[in-house]
Amino acid sequence: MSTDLTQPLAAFVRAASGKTTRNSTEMEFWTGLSSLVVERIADAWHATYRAYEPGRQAAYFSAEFLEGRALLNNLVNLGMLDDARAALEALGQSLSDILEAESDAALGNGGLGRLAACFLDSCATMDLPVTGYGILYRYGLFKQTIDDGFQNEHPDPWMEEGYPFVIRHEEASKYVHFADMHVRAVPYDMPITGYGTKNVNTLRLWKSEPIEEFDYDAFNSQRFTDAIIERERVADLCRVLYPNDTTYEGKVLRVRQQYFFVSASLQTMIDTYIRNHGEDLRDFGKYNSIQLNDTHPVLAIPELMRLLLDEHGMSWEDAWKVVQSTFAYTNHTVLAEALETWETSIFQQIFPRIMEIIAEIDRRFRIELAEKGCDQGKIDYMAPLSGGRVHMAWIACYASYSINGVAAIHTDILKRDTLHDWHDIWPEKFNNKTNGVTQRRWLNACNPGLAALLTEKLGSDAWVRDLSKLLDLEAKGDDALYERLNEIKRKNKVRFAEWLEKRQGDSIPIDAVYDVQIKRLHEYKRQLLNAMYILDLYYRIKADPGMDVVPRVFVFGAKAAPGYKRAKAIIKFINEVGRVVNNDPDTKDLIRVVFVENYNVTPAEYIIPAADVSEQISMAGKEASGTSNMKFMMNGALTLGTLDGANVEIVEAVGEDNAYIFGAREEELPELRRNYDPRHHYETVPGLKRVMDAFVDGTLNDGGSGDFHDLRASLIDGSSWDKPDTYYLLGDFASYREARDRMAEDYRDRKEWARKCWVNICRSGIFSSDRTIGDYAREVWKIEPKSI
Ligand code: GLS
Repeated sequence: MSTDLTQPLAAFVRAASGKTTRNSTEMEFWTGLSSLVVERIADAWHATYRAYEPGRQAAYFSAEFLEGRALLNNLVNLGMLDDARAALEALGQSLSDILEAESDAALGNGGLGRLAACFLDSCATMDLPVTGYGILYRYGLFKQTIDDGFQNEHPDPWMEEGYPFVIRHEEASKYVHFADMHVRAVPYDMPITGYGTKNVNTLRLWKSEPIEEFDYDAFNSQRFTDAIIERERVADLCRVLYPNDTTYEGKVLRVRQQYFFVSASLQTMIDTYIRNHGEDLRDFGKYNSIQLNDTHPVLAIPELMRLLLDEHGMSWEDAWKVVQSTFAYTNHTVLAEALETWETSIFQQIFPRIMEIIAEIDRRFRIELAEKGCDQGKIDYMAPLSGGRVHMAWIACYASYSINGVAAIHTDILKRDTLHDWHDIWPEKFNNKTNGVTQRRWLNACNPGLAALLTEKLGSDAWVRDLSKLLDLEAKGDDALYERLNEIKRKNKVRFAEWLEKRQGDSIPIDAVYDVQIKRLHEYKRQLLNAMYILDLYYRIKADPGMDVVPRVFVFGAKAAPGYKRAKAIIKFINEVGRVVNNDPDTKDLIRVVFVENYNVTPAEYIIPAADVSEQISMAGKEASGTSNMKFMMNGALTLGTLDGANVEIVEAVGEDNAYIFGAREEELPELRRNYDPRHHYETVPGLKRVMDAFVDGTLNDGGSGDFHDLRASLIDGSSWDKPDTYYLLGDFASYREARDRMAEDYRDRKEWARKCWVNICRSGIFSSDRTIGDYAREVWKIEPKSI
């Protein structure tokens, strides 16, 4: 049933612009339409909140929620898309232009933050009582420009022009105290709509403000600047998202952010409990489960102890029981540099009471382990406090009733290696929850062509709420369908190419294999290996100009942490390979390299539907799960990957014939690395020497930085503190080259290729975040759906 939204939309646009609609900008239209959406869901949102309140609920604590754009997603979920399009047209605007006016809410670094956003989408769609809690950063992840091949970073003031999808709730403010500063935490609630349901869930993002707007005493006594400075110090707290993915920095401001948002969130949850169940908080864990998204929110453990002990007069024993029945911990990486530990002096300085509580947790932990017969060495290693540092992951493992990894192989590595000692003592806490992604955003909204085909073949859009429905479609694959699949892919390539040209001026051919690696830049993800292959292919074409190559477009998108020098060198390296390949008349019609600037959620929504090849080439054992691998699979791209993270389960699902697997396996690597001599590979593996020499022979230009020399040295020579080629690029090169060449050859048989894509699409159901969330809800949170 259609509703005419023209008048209400015009009213909201005029309210946003203070002008006639004819004179309003696209941004003002975006604001008006977004406000209209919020108005339409307001009653249901409130009703959902009320419906969840008395029962058992889960809270998802996360320092990151990488939401991306909100408007299209909400319009689709609410079934308002056609009405909105019609209303905009009646007012002389096009929906796609208005949608393009929105900036991404990039309140996350990469996979971990985007996972949190997918999870909230699934919880809302499944009517599950789950609330997200995080931080309203004023600046999201930096904006990236590529200048002369180098990455530069710029601030991202994403809500400076106003953002209707967060609502300030002054009345629900909380106070958070540090030894040297007191702040007010003001919640900004974002509605999380689901598909095909009335329920509207909540993401609560906290903003820090001064307790009083101005210190008027200081103001009146001519200390105006002091008053302003104090104000800024408080605002600093939420100013910026730390731009590191899988590494942490021991910055005082970061630990303040963490404490700030968990304290405010816990106070809210305790208030809700008391309102519904009275002052006796011993049953808090019966009504609440808190999922800790990595170690970033682990301060919630001592903070809940503090609140229960100091503010609510509970005994240590009772409080600890509450804590142990409330928290569940997800680990997202095995990289050592990500395990957060903080100097005890920092804790002592900014929250001495929390430090005292951690010391008491540590004391009791040591007694408990001694009673279990553990030796002193083991106890010292596992204790919350050791070596003058607070070990956040150890606190999480001790206090939580559930500990999970994010893919089967990752959970196995946790049990065997990273958290081996905890697994020895508390095996029952461990479980696996393989990640998933929401098909609402990552298929239905971003790939309308494929979505329409699936709906047509299934006879309904039931797959949007239950992706396992696609299994029924596999048998419907025939020549006619494969042809349509190829047509849809081609249209998506045109759409991506046009977007790219408009955005950054690069033009790319349409009829080519689109081979894509989009993810944070990290050595373990091996974007450098990808670029080395391209350079090798370049030389092979140069050596044999008649070579029959399948045309290919190599797409990269990646941000490097601003302080990660080698990652930034790799970005420059990719762009240099691109410069050489794209400008050589012998190769430019056959192979092309594009680096998509400022990679984010929105670019991914254009790139993924257009992709043929999904590069998932991390060194085995390093990528905890990966989630773009699942998005590509859903959109009919084939995986070229190592047996790492969720790739393992993807191959299991589609069969080895429908994916391209290469490289050393995780269990082989220790042995392979024992006698590893990268120089031997450099000298003997076909093509490798030519590629490695191009790093330094003047073919590629690192702008005089010496970076490429360092990159090459890191692969062949290592350094006094580092063995060469930590991530085994040279070791896997031959196998990667073979698989990738074979894949390109296979692309020639377009029908057979499409058949493989179809198998991937139809079997992607288990990688829906609905499946993941169903598992968390049943096995960890023990919550039931509650529809309004
Ligand atoms: C990450 C992992 O690196 C990814 O493999 C994983 O898919 C993601 C979500 O579980 O978490 N860990 C991390 O610190 N950043 C990530 O993206």
